[in-house]
Amino acid sequence: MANAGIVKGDRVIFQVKKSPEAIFLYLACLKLGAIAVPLNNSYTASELSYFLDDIEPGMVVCDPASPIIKDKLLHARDRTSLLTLDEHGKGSLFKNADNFSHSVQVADVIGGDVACILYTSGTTGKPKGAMITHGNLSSNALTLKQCWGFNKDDILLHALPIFHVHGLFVALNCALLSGTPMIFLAEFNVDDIIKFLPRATVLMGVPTFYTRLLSHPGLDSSTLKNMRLFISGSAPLLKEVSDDFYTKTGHRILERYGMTETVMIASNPLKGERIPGTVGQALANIDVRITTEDDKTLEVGATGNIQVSGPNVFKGYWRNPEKSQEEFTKDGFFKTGDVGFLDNKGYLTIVGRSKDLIISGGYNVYPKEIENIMNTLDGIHESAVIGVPHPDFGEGVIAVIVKEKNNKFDESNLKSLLKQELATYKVPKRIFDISEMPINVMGKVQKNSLRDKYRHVFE
Ligand code: MLC
Ligand code: AMP
Repeated sequence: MANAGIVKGDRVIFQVKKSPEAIFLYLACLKLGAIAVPLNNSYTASELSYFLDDIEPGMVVCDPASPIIKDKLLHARDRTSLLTLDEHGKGSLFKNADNFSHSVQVADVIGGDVACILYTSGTTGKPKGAMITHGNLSSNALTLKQCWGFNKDDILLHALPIFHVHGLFVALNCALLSGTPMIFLAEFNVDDIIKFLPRATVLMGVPTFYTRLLSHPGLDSSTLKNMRLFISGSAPLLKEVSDDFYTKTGHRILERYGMTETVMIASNPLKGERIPGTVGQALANIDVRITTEDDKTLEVGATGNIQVSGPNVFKGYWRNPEKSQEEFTKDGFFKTGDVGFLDNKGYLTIVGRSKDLIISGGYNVYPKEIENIMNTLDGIHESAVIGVPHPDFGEGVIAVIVKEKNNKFDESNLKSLLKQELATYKVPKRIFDISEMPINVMGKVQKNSLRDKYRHVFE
């Protein structure tokens, strides 16, 4: 990368499959002080075009099958180097590496310098790049290593994608900092997890990992003989899943809470009481408070907005100072958009979200982004996207539409159209056609009433 002229502050986009070489790429960015921008492998050409425009990368590394190459998305950006990396670690990125100097100087970075930008969508439907600093990463990794007792005798079973906080900053950084070997799986597949669990000591996953494991006949004591810790996060872990897992395995899953903008915020303890339904206590040096809409701190037990401050909190949104300012209080707390309460031991319970967000299998889906696209499609007058209970993904995305007069409704055709624009996990699993949207006195669609109506769709 240094040989390609990448210097401190340059952005390096990567949209690559999971491989050890992808980790080397991430680490090379950190070493050079370049800003790593990992992107979800399932993004479509139109999603990717937005990120390329917004980030103006100095380098793009992608899988040979990425739309960046197939659809020539970099055509007009002749100053950006384009390199490839496939799932076997092959491609132009490492092709001539032997001819290059191996002694690259570590860049002079300070804690406040941006290490990575991760995109999160938003209530407006436009993704925002969260600027995560070297200080955010190092403070969080050090805290988590300590909190979860990571050490070099552990073996981490890594089956998460490495383009999000969970797989990249929580799982990978913890392992790297602790010298912990990993069984590094290309993706989550429940049979592979069962196969490799006997060799592992720690598994990290989203709740879907645990519901799938619970229904696997191979989950028994011989599979778990070396396991010391199961960690869950990114989405709510149902108390009944936690209890069933405990009954079946004797392990109480450790649930923790975080988000892209804050990395990890709170965790149940390694030693001490893990309370299902809560996400535990604030991590060391992190302040969590519950507030009213006008940012006044509420007393223990009262439900309100969850706000966070500490060395884990990001620097702001890339090229979006207004949005950054909006999301912070006057005294510097970040507004998470989650709603919850603290108990008298400091355990946090999340009861909902003030943001219109669906979390499906650990992936965030912002209804507005899908509605914006659906509303432009021929024949659709109005649309509303909601999340309803889903046995595998926790929440499943569905859409409700009102079609234009005399138009025919074809659910599978609509889904195919959406697949061209949106990553597959965002595409509604079901689309329903109704004659009129339920609206309130302010003229706003009553999503609660739709959620009630369709809550049994996936049963
Ligand atoms: C895949 N699909 C999904 C989906 N994952 N649909 C909705 N939600 C999801 N999460 C689509 C597939 O494209 C496919 O569509 C169909 O659903 C069936 O897919 P599958 O084979 O059952 O899914 P699978 O490939 O097994 O993936 C499921 C999964 C994966 C749970 C393993 O989604 C996953 O790895 N999730 C983890 C996400 C994550 O890392 N989140 C952390 C964000 S960081 P079709 O149309 O092809 O049939 C964060 C902060 C924090 O939140 O606190 O950690
Ligand atoms: P993301 O923007 O992808 O980083 O997702 C962050 C969001 O995931 C948070 O704001 C929460 O709403 C949710 N989240 C993460 N961990 C948990 C958890 N353990 N329980 C409930 N929600 C969670």
